[in-house]
Amino acid sequence: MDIARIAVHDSVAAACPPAGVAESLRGLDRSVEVVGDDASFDAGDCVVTFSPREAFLDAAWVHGVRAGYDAFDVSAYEAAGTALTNSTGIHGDTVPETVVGYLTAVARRLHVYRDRQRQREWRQEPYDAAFTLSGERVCVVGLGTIGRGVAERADALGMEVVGVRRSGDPVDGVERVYAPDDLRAAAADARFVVLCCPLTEETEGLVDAALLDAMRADAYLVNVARGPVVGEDALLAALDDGEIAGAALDAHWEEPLPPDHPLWDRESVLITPHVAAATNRYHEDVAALVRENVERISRGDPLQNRVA
Ligand code: NDP
Ligand code: 7N6
Repeated sequence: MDIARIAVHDSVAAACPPAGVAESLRGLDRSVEVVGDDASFDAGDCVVTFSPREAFLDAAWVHGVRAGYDAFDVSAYEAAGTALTNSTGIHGDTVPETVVGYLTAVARRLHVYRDRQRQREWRQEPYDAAFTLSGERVCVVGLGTIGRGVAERADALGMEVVGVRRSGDPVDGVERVYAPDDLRAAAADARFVVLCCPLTEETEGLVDAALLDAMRADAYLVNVARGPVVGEDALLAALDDGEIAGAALDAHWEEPLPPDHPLWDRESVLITPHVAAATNRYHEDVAALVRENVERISRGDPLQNRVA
């Protein structure tokens, strides 16, 4: 593979300014341009994109600016002989910091007081509503870049951390690592269950009625993974029936979440519009991954983060 041109697709705007990514790549000895859907591609092209397009299969290599590549048809890339790389590895601070924000807001009731501030309402929560994160158990589902970042921070806050990953291999700061088949046992005693796994055939609907039923009545579900990892109807029913105490959701079944969705009105649910990874340096982080792989191609080394 030999890359002559890097085409930054304008769909990248969903994550960061495409021109910022292009500017951060200027130092490479390659032509770099921002392109739209009218562009065509050939075997000398790398496309940097947020969303897939059929035409990208004509390029040599496509880089997705997200860690999750569930929107891409991996087998089509393999059949076309087009390399596909993702952006895992750059969300180890952003998403975990957002998760710490959710946990802290819930435990210290900050979201409730912010709502009351809007009404100029001076009203304290009942005595037993607030708690400390220290001593509480968190179950981190998926212990990759994001899950490890969550585990490390939760451990530093004095939380008891357990986790779930495919391999079951141990992770620093995680007291016990469970295999996916043991998810229910892992989640049952946790005050927080934090989803940090990819959306795959195995994880779609992972959080179903049975899992929500097994969770503590005072537990919170945090989803920074993908909406369909959680059963939508199951979550709504669990909140209605008091099977869990609440949720913090960054990833949704439909994005944008429709204005009439029943979750918007719930005080016990924190909703963010898929921004857990937002940062003013996202363009630089993506460019660093692309630059590293352009250099690897020059050296004849295998691509980093290759998924097809
Ligand atoms: P990684 O690839 O670094 O980690 C994924 C982890 O999930 C691994 O530990 C893996 O296990 C584990 N895993 C895979 N399948 C299962 C399963 N069936 N049950 C339990 N664990 C499983 O990815 P990242 O941490 O970078 O990102 C994770 C996901 O988070 C992305 O795929 C994306 O969907 C989402 N994301 C969301 C963002 C947002 O803005 N909200 C931002 C970035 C990512 P093992 O280690 O054993 O392989
Ligand atoms: C865009 C983050 C991912 O999978 O969903 C996220 O990386 C996108 C800022």
